[in-house]
Amino acid sequence: MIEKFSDPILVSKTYLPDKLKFDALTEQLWKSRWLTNNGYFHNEFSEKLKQFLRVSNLTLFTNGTLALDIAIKAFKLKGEIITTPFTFVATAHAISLNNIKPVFCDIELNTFNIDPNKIESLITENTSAILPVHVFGNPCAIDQIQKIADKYKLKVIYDAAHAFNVFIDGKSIVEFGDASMLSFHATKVFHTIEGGALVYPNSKLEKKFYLYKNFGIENEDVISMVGTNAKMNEFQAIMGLLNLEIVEDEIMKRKNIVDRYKRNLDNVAGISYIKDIPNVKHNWAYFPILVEQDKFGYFRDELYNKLKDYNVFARKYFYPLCSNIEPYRNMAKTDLSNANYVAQRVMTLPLYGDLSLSDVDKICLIIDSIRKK
Ligand code: T4K
Repeated sequence: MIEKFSDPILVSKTYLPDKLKFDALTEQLWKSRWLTNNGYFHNEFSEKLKQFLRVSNLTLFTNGTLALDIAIKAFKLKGEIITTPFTFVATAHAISLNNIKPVFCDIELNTFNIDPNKIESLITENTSAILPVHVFGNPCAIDQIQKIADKYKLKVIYDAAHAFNVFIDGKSIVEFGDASMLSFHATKVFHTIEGGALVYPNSKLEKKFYLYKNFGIENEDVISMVGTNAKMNEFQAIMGLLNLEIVEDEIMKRKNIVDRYKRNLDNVAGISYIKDIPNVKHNWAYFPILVEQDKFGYFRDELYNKLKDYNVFARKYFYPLCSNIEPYRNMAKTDLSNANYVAQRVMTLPLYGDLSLSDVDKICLIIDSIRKK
């Protein structure tokens, strides 16, 4: 008989920097009274983040969704954008809110990312871009995707919300495509409370992105275009600066936790997970598993509910699929059988640096005890 956890174990738990350090930096805001609009800390954070990620061009935003929205606007995309249905709704919504039709493409079973072999058949004369997601921080098939984009002259914007500090063959994953969006939401492996960034190879985009996030204001006299308000404020930037100092420690803790999950779950029939990719430096942002009812004895939802009885609150990232939710349900459907397969079986287990290895062991014991033997 395994006892339930006395306190709820949630899928994620935000880490925070040393409070005294945060107080010391925010104290300066009480003196300067400069809280937003390209402040001192915003600019310092932007520079430090570029160095950390080893990228040349980066613009900060108030959140990842608005960053993606602005990338879509800045590239003047229209018509249709090919994307994955296996993602957080923000991806599809950012497309749709720009009056563009998201065309959902099926995913690969080994990465849960958009299947590059299924993209070409979805391209029409209305297609303006491909918007893949590095789901759970696992890199998409970047070379294949770029080849297709070059052939049909399409833009590639990556939703890299999960892919902070992921490198492939030593190169940051956010250096591919025409732009990549990072999310710094409180639940992410790196966070600024809310926040986001665009990383892009073409330095000329910097001014455009700046104008889009600042009402199109060039200076007091010149407002050269229509823009919105998507600026990162000084509290967010301070949080970012301090979290940059501790994020690598957080990532290493997560790696140990994921290793422990894998060691414990390797022999539990009916539970599988995505394998690490050898040339990739991972960030262990999430730990998704698939639950196969024929071997485990229960469906994913049954395990999900039984875990709650033990005070373990996993999440069904990403269920329902974007293609099955109300706003997109009636769109012409392509074959999304892999995406549907994964969405019916996937469950993301609790993962955050403060999660103790003994708690991981207990979660795994609970899962094994639930399995029908
Ligand atoms: N593209 C992708 C692929 C994304 O995953 C996301 C965001 C975006 C785009 C959009 O980026 P942003 O505009 O958000 O920057 C959460 C996050 O709110 C969302 O940012 C994230 N993806 C998504 C995958 O997860 P929910 O609705 O699941 O969050 P919530 O409030 O249920 O929190 C989950 C757990 O996290 C809680 O059980 C406890 C913990 N938590 C939560 C909050 C808010 C904390 O420990 N501290 C907190 O402050 O969406």
